[in-house]
Amino acid sequence: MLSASSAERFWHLPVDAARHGPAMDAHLLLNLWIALGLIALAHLILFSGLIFRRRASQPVHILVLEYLPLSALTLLFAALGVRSEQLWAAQRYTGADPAAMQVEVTGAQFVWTFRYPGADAAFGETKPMLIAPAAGNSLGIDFTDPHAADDIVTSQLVLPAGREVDLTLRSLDVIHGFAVPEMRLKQNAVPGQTSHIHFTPETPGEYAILCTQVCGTGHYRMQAVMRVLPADEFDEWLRMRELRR
Ligand SMILES: [Cu+2]
Repeated sequence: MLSASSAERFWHLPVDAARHGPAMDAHLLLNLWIALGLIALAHLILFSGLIFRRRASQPVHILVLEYLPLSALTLLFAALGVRSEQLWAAQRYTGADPAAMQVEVTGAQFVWTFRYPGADAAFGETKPMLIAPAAGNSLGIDFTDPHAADDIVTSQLVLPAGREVDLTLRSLDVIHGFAVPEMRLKQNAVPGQTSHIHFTPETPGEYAILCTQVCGTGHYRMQAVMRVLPADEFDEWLRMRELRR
């Protein structure tokens, strides 16, 4: 079996920049190898049937011909499905570490906006009637809420490498798909509800955040940048943002 990095090159996968990535890639490759093996086996059976024809007086028992292969395939696909579910649930349903960094991600036609809770580690309240992009409040933050005073709103998602991040996804209008291929992340932002997804970025660099739901005429340009910085550079960036606020 290929190692993770040579597998990336061989299968043209994007680089793995998050901690959970290699396990997902290994599972994807396992699926592909199994599919390849089954295709080869199916053709082998097909051609052997053509070459070694049996007479009608010696029928193969239905148990051997149908029920055994069918049960084996059912077990195989159930096992693969359960493993996929575990990998996905680890990001989505198993709660993030309480010490994970909190960032809110809001999708709106056709921009992503990011919010950090600031020193008090709590987001200020938002209200739909306060949304006023022209006045610089595209998220509708209620500034009478004391928690809102130190919130930081950005157009780039800047994260420290090696620390777990818990993203809270929201949408202001239609369903948007938050996706970062290098982080092996994909989760819908659905209006009227908040969704969580957590992960640990490992490799510093710049990665494209895409929208994977056709959310309107400007869908093609709904992109943002995720910038992963070494921990000390991130602290400096956050300090500068706090000063600028
Ligand atoms: Cu979108």
